[in-house]
Amino acid sequence: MKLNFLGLPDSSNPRVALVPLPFEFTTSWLKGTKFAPLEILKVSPNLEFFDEEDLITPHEVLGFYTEEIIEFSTDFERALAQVEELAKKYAEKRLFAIYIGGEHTVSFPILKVYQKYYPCLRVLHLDAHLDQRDEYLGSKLNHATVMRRVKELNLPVLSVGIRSASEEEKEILLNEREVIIPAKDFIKDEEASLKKVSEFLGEGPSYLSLDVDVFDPSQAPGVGTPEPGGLSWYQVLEILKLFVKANPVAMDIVEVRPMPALPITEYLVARLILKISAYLAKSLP
Ligand SMILES: [Mn+2]
Repeated sequence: MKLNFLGLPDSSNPRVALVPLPFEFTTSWLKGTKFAPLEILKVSPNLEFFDEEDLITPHEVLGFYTEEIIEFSTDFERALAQVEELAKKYAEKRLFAIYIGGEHTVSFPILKVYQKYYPCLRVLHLDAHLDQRDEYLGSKLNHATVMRRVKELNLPVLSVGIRSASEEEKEILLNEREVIIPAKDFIKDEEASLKKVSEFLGEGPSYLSLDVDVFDPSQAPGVGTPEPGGLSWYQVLEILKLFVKANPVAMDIVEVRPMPALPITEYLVARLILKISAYLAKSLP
């Protein structure tokens, strides 16, 4: 099935690819993340295509290509391989890809692929949760362990917006404070936090893994685990601006759980995709 972002035909010379990943195997509480890519694409034609901040129309400058909505195998390993195949396709093209989950687990197969193309990749991780358990419900790879698996690839990770952790992650909270910016620290001193993000990213290349529960649930209630006390829309936009400056190669947006009666989270994500496109469009040579 294919549904295009903004309801527009695919560009013949796209600079941004949207890759829907309706991947859901390990969600533990509120289920439904596999419906997110479809619902996000469905609300997108309702956006204003013009960006009021940068005064440009991103699709005219960049051109979008939307990949068709893949049907995943019911076999977990096979589905991971399908994610890898798609990531390889876009990493090879050197096209900025926005992977739309699905659950957070997809970041691991994507990053495994991107690391081969960009060995010095830096991973900016926006999330309410550390996602660094070693094991969860008997499995090594799932939404609660994914960033630990990513770190085992020897990729540097900076986690921003953290406000929930398991006891198992206590040592990480204590020993790895330089690569964690808790939500309350970010909100207390935004300037210092943004500086830390910018220093971490350096000149890139950079990858952004955006778990939508980094937002405060008052702005993005449609997520699998809505944690109170999150970042605001404008705070996340400031982070996106820094990411775009650090040779961005791809990103994922994960963990949206659509609420059909209240589609504000899906709309927020569609808007976020257009926002980051506007920032990319402005920074293109
Ligand atoms: Mn999370």
